[in-house]
Amino acid sequence: MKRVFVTRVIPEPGRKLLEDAGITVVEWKEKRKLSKEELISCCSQADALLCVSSPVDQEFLQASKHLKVIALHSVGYDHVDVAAATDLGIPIGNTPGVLSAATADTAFLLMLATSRKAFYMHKTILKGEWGFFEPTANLGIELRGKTLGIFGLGKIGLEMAKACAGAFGMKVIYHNRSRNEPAEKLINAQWVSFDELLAESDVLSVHTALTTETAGRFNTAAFARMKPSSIFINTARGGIHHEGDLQRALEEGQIWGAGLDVTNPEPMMSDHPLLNMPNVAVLPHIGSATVETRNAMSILAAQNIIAGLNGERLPYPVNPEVYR
Ligand code: 8YV
Repeated sequence: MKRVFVTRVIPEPGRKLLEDAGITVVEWKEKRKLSKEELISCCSQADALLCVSSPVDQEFLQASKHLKVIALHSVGYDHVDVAAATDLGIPIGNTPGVLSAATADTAFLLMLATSRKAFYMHKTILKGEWGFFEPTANLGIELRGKTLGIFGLGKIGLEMAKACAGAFGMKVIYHNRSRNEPAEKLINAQWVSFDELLAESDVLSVHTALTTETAGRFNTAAFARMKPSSIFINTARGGIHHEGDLQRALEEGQIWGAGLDVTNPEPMMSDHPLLNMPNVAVLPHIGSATVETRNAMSILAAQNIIAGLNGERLPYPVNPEVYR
């Protein structure tokens, strides 16, 4: 029987699909990250790896060249050395599409929560500070008719843009390396340069992958070019913004607020100054965390494993060049 090692407990539908295909599923059940040595050792007896979050680097791949397939339980693959896997002939699969709506919902939630200081206001109640009413206190800003700037208009960015246009009539501008013409037609989105995106966005929401090109892109120089009334949202990867620069930009009023589902590093320290700022909302990387989405992700990951173990092309390959 073929065997897949799974680095965390995954939702039942994915596990069942694997078991129904006659694959032995071995899950890492401890609530701590595996070390690289443990991952190599656990994979030594496996034919495939279903990977939730563990780094898949060159050293691991070299030690695990026998693997027929590696399926990620994520759409992002910045934790994977894809080129090294391709060199070794190992197909890598991810879970595109199924988490777009849930992740965009999280961006929308953070936008609204930030604009009304909701997380901070909740904390004032817990601290017994809900007292004297002041017409000039606790004021947020409205979103109707404002401009949404999307950095990385792909599937997730498009869902966020549709929600913002539908709910608040927001105008949508975006910056991508190349234009997304179907999205332009669908929601009347307008391509702008990176500088224009910074200068014109009232809400700037990040939906791009973490790459060498996007790492640290939102730094002091970028925040300084944004509107003092603007809100920065990141539900993609913490490495795309510079956290110290973000904190300073908020303290100095270069931007108005920030909503983060991703931080750098993760988890964020519980005493991080950003957590006590009124105009900041932080969530612990729950973008795709709905029952429906996580079930769907587990199914796509299982489909990638099954295809890979059958010697077939993965339905959702990250490195299709491996088949050349
Ligand atoms: C995952 C994500 O929950 O898919 C991604 O890229 O960031 C999240 O959906 C996370 O990567 C853990 O697998």
